Amino acid sequence: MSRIINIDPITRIEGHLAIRVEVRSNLIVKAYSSGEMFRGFEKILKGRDPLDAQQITQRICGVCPVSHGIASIMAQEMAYNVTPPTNGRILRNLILGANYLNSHILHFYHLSALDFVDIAAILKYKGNDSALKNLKAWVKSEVSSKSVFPATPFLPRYKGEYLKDDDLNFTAIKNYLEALEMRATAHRAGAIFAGKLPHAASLVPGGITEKVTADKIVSYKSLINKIRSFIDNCYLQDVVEVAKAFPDYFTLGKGCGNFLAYGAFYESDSALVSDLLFPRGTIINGKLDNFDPSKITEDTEYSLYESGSGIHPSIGETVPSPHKNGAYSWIKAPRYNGIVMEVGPLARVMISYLKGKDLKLKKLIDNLLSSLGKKPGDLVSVMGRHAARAIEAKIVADKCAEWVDELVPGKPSFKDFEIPEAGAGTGLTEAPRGALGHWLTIKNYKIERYQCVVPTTWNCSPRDDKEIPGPVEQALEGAPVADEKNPIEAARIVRSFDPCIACAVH
Ligand code: NFE
Ligand code: MG
Repeated sequence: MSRIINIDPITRIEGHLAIRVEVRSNLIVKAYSSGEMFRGFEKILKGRDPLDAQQITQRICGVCPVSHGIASIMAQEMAYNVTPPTNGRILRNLILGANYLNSHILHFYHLSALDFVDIAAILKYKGNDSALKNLKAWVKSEVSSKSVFPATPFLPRYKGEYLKDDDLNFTAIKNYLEALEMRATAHRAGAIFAGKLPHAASLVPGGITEKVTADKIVSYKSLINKIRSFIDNCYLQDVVEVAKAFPDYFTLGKGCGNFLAYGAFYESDSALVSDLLFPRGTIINGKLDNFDPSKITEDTEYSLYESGSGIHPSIGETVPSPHKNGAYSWIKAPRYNGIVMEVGPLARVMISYLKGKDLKLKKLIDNLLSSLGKKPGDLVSVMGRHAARAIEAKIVADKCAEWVDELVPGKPSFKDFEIPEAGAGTGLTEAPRGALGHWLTIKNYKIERYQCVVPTTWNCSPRDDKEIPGPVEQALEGAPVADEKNPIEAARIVRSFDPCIACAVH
């Protein structure tokens, strides 16, 4: 007999996601991922001045606003026929890079690590570190209080196996606290050129409004160097320790096994996709191939929108249908050539690795795999997603420290443009969580149509019109649930994708 387990909401992610799984003999046989709210940004944008788009779409999310801003200005740049000058291009990399660092550190330490690290071990701490002593005192007083949710966000948590080595737990908990400071540091670095963060003021079509000066270069570099040292000395090592302690998670949560990346971080002004730090491409059935934007479509059979099958986002519509029969999610179902695709750090790292373009990335991956006794194929897993994110954080942080030296003080960072009466454009980039696209049509100088297809829309999509489950749903199917009251395996699998439902339902 099978039983239904509802995890609603999944905590420690961004936004409102419900996961429903059908379990038989302690194995998940079916999984359903539901985005639980409608937001309507695509409708809000209709009829507005196109220049509002990069500001409004950034409000889709407080975690990856920079990517939405960049997708939006890229779509506009295609419509206005303008490209940023060298400083503008580099500044975008520096702002986006800082956002990646904030987001990846947030995901590992503050959202996912508590699935593995034993936070309760802090009660056994006897050392002299003042941050850990303070935390111990706070957790102790919370646990003995009458509060309904004592020691939130650490407790309550699912019962299960956590890291057993107390010293490793203490180190990870200390780094959890340090990671809060690192996220603020990443925001400070990005804000030097973004005007402010999380929602950047300086992102405009044609470049960046912030001017380049020598003191800004020095400030940015010194902040990025602090984060680089945290990644080298803490983040990468904590991921390796967790990976060593939970080797089963190199076999769990494989998912669809197909990967898609639009590519991001232009390293030259030519706007050639061959000059992207993270290359553009697909992996389908293990085979690397080029990416063709015309193959992106969205299905809505199981989504709470008026039906449409295989619609390209350039002609897409968003018409909510909250009582639609059989539909179970506010997330649409994006597909590539009709195929389910995973996006995100793992997709970028796999495509980069197979393309063999970035030798440093290849070396980092090979070293990590050999230290764990794993093969490249093992990366397609829960632990592989965490490892890919950490390695990517290192690559991006090191690159930011190089790119900032390529800025030329006094040179322009912005090129002027005119908005045409009518036009269209597509902005394709990579948000921290994966491939992000904005499609824009302008008529009478106003936005006629605006469609976003967002990383978590790909990863947390419901079934498509052919009833094929989305990537997270596929990753859950076949996974064990040892204790139905504590489905920690399912939570670990879902969190490895770093879902953001605020983005997914936009
Ligand atoms: Ni709200 Fe986002 C990222 C985008 S995910 S976090 O990264 O775009 O869907
Ligand atoms: Mg959309």
